[in-house]
Amino acid sequence: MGMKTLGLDGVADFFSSDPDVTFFHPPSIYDFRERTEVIGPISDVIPSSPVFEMYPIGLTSIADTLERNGYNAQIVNLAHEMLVDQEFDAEMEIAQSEARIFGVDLHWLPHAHGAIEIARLIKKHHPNAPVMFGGLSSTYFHEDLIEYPSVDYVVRGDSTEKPVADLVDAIEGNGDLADVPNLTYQADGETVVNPLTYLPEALDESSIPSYTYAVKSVFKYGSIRKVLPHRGWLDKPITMLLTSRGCRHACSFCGGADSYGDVHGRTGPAFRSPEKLIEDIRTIHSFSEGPIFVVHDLRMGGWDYATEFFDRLAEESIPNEFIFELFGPASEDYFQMIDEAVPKYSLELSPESHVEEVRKEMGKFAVSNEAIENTMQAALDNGCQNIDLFYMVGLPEQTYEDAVGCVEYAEHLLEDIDDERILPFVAPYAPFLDPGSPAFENAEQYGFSVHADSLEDYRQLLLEPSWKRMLSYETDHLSRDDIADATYEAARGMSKLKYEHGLLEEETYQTMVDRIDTSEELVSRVDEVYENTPDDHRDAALESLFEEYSEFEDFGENSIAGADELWWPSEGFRNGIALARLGAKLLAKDLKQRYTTGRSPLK
Ligand code: B12
Repeated sequence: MGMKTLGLDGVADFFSSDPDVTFFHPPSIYDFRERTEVIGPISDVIPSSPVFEMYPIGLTSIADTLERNGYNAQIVNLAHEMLVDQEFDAEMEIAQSEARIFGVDLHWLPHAHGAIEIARLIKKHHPNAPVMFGGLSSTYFHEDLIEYPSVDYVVRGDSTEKPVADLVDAIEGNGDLADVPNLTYQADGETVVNPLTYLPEALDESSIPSYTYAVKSVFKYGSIRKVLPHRGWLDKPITMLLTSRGCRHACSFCGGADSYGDVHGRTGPAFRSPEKLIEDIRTIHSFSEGPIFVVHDLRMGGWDYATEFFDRLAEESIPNEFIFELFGPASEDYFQMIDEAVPKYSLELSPESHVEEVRKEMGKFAVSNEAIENTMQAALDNGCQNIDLFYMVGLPEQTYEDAVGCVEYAEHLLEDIDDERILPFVAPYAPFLDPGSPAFENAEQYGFSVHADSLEDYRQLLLEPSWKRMLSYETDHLSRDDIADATYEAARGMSKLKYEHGLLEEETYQTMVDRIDTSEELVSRVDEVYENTPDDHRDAALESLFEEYSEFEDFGENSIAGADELWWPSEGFRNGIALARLGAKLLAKDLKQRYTTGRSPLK
């Protein structure tokens, strides 16, 4: 591509915020607004709704890298738009897009239905526009994906900032597809799989995630809704720090760890330096006083890595609350270090099971309950405001009694350790067993049976009318029915326990019990329809069944966790002025960068 000098039209080009590349984030199920489903508790312990409207944080760094290379790259969170605006026309948004190249994320497998439907619509309205896919699940299923007529490229791996920029250059005739790392595509009807060679050893090359891109894009592309991470974010602006891509732990049910090695070619985590993490925190604080979630246990980078992070953070006096994860027991001195570095902090602890044997089988918190309890006590004695404790139903070697037994154990914790700052939750491992996880790859060995194989199988599972029927797995001890029954029984018990210990308001508790009852009833009535209705009458029968429950809006979410239970009160979003000031500064910086590089967008 000849370097096009940036005369006046360059400036006009620059200010016309027409995207060259647009990344669409799909809902898990494309037409979720027209469908009648009870997908209830599958997302109750994360900020998103059951249509999983949160996009991969890496889209911000991919878009930022493209913008630094002179392209206009926009993120459009279609799932969020469709969720918050019943009238929002996703097809119209796609049809009216000015972009010439499109990206769709299939990072989380539960997006398998929406992602392909969005790609189809892109091809319908932009038949000559190339469509690229990417994300952890795209990488796992790249050979399935490339067979879909609406998919032209799959950029594989857990890091694709540079490969995507190389791909866009190549599409623009400034490079050869054969030289684009991590790329899967088709040539002469043959699938070509370029080697997965782009695998950065550290995450300091670009801003990962890029909050500066997100803020700038609000002004550049004139919409804050399109780039919001999930519903309600403006009221509850939680942000995250990504300390690493990859993981040192090999929990049997997690598509993290081993799959990074086997699927993404990553033998060890790539870390973002404490220095860069502090820069991210400064950027976040410039527009938000909301909580900052630090993804992964900082000690995965080693004690020195964690110490350097906290030493640097202590210099910053950032008022935001920090939320830290622990992947194993920790001692007093670790919490003392945290307590000295931040004004307030909370912990996310996911032992997943209170049964030591189950944890050993899982390869997570394979220590005694005493060790975990000592860790919690040490944290609470050193300034920890709150410990969210997560248990899960659907684990290897977990019996029904094990699954529901977490309530009784949680009662012991509230009575013997602390009943104000420990908040226990129990949720189903749903909807899918993570592809690439040890249990998925060695199902028999781990006592799992997986009911889906191809990407298309998962797309069909997502169209099942209840979350139970959507489950892609069963275990030797827990059938789908058991997983659903144990989830409802444990969730009912856990809510009652929290209510009795004053951790839940009367109204929230009552709402949760009503929703658990209705959700459970609806799930079993869906089964009755399948048992008693001939196939050709089923859809009509389901339609009228859901009619009966029309007041049961929102797919039955917030049944196992109250709407506000997993929220950290804060001053939240600083204010529009702070955002506008930051946005203007970033746009000016972008203009200067474009003028100096003389790079012009794709026109
Ligand atoms: C942090 C995290 C979250 C955060 C959100 C993070 C975010 N917004 O990105 C929260 C807690 C909200 C979350 C929620 C969920 N998560 Co999660 N999450 C993780 C975790 C711990 C780290 C992810 C990470 O390291 N990302 C960094 C890298 C890998 O991704 P990235 O930078 O965003 O994207 C890069 C590449 O993937 C690629 N890419 C991504 N998208 C695209 C798109 C295009 C077009 C291209 C070209 C490239 C591309 O390029 C990017 C940049 O280079 C992993 C476990 C692990 N260790 O990986 C689980 C994991 C990814 N989550 C998982 C699951 C199942 C979920 C949930 C569905 C769970 C549930 N039932 O609620 C929800 C879905 C939420 C939603 N989408 O609305 C599974 C996914 C398994 C699978 N293959 O489907 C994992 C592997 C493990 C697990 N069981 O938790 N998650």
